Amino acid sequence: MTMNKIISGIVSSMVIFTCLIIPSNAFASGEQLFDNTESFKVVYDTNAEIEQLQPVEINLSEVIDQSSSNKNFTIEHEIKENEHTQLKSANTRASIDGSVSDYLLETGDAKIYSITVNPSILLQARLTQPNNSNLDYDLYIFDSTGTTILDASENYTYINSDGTLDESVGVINQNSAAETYYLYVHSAKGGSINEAFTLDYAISYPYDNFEADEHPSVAKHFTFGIAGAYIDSRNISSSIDSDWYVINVPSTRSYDEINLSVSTLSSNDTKVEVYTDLSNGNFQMKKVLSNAGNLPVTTGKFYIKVSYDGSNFNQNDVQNYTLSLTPVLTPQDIVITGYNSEMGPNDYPSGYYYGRHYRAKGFLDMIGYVTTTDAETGIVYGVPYTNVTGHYINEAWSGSAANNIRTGTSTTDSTGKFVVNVALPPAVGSISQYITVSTHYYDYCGILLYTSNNSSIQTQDFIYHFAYSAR
Ligand SMILES: [Ca+2]
Ligand SMILES: [Ca+2]
Ligand SMILES: [Ca+2]
Repeated sequence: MTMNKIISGIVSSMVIFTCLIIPSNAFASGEQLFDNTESFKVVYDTNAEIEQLQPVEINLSEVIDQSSSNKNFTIEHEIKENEHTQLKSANTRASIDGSVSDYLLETGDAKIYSITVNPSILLQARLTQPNNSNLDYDLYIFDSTGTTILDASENYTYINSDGTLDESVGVINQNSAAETYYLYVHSAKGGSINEAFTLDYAISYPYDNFEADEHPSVAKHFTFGIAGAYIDSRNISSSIDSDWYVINVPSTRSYDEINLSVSTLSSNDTKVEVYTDLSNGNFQMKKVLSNAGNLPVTTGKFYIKVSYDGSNFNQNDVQNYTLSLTPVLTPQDIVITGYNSEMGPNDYPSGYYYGRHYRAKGFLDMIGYVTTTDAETGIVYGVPYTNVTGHYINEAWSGSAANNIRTGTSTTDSTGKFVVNVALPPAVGSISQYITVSTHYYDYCGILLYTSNNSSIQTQDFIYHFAYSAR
């Protein structure tokens, strides 16, 4: 779209015990009253294949490159301001910036500023138009002949809480000699005699390898899978440096939020913002996230901007930032992988009436994972930082309600694993069974686990609760 505008003129915790059916007469009969092996997702395997989310470093080699346009354009009114600035040498770590302010009076009006830049130096400029939805100003960089546009920022106006997205441009002097560039502030729509625009500019060295990328139409593709991704090879090299990324949120996904974070060891703090393009290609940018945190997403494109967050930029402290993007996975399933108690984690006695189940005493750790399955790869991932509620239910205590249930909660760790701990009441010893050399007294108890804010994601199991044995 470059040049288009300039030419044309922009649970309740007591869930569903009914589904946890403990046979009321299941005592000492010696019969297998039911078979639960099919219906329960019990793994009993500490090596269950649940993948830990492992963010990958993204590769920016697949960038889109549409940074310059070679359409000719003749500057009509050349208004030179006293804004000549030079960096003496590209070997010197330096940043010089400044600001001018002026007015555009009507559609088509323009102001031009010239600036001379030494070889290898990055020139950036940022236009802040008046906070007025009836105006649409744009910003261009012309080469020294005044006929070739080297970079163009032509966002359509959309007034966010802090105004419309700025127009920002940048160019690196790739020549061996100093070059004069022209910053061209143009009104695609409207003008004002009393509301001024502000044009900030900066020349800097060094800068990262992916400059210049100052506006969303040259955003670089940030690709990610369900495990997330990060980039740590770029920096904010001037007070007005903007680094842009675009992500595509697929329609088949197991998340509805993405967590975004940016960090740096530099004293120059960085911030991350996210925009969507309301105009589907004309870059009418609505801000949907103003700082790091969770971004609710729908299918489509989101534009991420990383920039300086401060007012006293220190050019001597330019360091890389890390931009991380992590899908907040929607839990789909919950699985039990094992237990622990005073009996240890491996106590699965043989010969008990209801087959192979864990046998507990004293306390009970209910151990497992909250999981989701990548719709594309079929890989099962643990879901981090999800609250889980677990119940121990002993119907042998039905005449003594205080002891018939124990409830615990836990939060999954970074791998999606949870350990829900409860202190057990005494066992009743409602079942007695002679095994080998002694009589065992125990209860047969239900286990119910579910994600705390969505009890429909649940699993059930049964355990033995050991009372004592006697010869
Ligand atoms: Ca604009
Ligand atoms: Ca940068
Ligand atoms: Ca940049």
